[in-house]
Amino acid sequence: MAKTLVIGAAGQLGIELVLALQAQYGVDSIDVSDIRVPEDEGVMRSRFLHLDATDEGAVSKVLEEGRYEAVYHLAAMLSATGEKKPIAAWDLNMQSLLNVLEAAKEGWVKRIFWPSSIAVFGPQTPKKLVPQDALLDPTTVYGISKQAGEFWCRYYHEKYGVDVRSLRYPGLIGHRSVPGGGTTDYAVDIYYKAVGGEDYTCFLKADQALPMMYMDDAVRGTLELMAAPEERIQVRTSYNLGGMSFTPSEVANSIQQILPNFQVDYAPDERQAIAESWPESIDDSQAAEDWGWKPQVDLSEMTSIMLDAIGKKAQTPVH
Ligand code: AKB
Repeated sequence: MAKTLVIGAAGQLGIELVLALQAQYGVDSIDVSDIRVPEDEGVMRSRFLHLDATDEGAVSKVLEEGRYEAVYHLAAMLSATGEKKPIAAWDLNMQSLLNVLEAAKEGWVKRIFWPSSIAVFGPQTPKKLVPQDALLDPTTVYGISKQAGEFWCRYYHEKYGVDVRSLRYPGLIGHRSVPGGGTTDYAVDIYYKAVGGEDYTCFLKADQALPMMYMDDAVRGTLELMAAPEERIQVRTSYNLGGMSFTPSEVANSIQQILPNFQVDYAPDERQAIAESWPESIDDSQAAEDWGWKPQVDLSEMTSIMLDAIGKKAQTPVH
């Protein structure tokens, strides 16, 4: 049976991707791994392997034994936490990627997915509709690790024929899992506060526009990229991926359409400087052309899905 491994299955994206892969291929076709046990019961229906992705020997053992059709390597430290622990962020983000690429070079993995981010862009990059081949100018350790990782991916593809594919994700927003340590996390936190009947203090300025995406779009885009025929994949660093672009005050307004008493105030912290270095919107026409990418969910639809789903979760008794 062709099997898939998700590394970093306990994280925000990991949980969602595992559930989508299980739905598509069956729980027995997926192995999930992380350094901590995923809390999601659905994820844990698949076989769990405890794996420290920075441990070269452990990664090569798991991948040699598993002979996976696809590996989704998601383990990473995000932008805000990475600024607090720069060397640890670099070590985790780079070493784990190199471990997986080395295993693929040995022929133990057919196809790899590795996420990059809008954090590869920086102050010299155009702010609006950043083109695919824009100057990469990261200001955070997370962004530097994603930039370097993109070129490692291309190197392993060109030099060793490794089929590694990547997307530059915007901020991802979903209700099944919470993010940790990112600059775009406010756009998830705000919905939880709104549903909880609390006010929200936003750590970014009211008018700070950033590229964002609803999680189901991100998961669908990832699976579409991985299913695309090899000859369609022209970009071997990482594809720009656009969804929507909004500011904190726009998301607050969209929530107030449904919950008119919801209040937001603004107390920008060190994450504001990170957000300011990133672009506002993304030109993803290359992804559209090469493998048919098209986002589906806009801000108002996302707001109604988020409020509804978090509201239902809040009513579910924890057992
Ligand atoms: C972060 O805020 O660090 C991430 C990202 C944009 O990659 N969500």
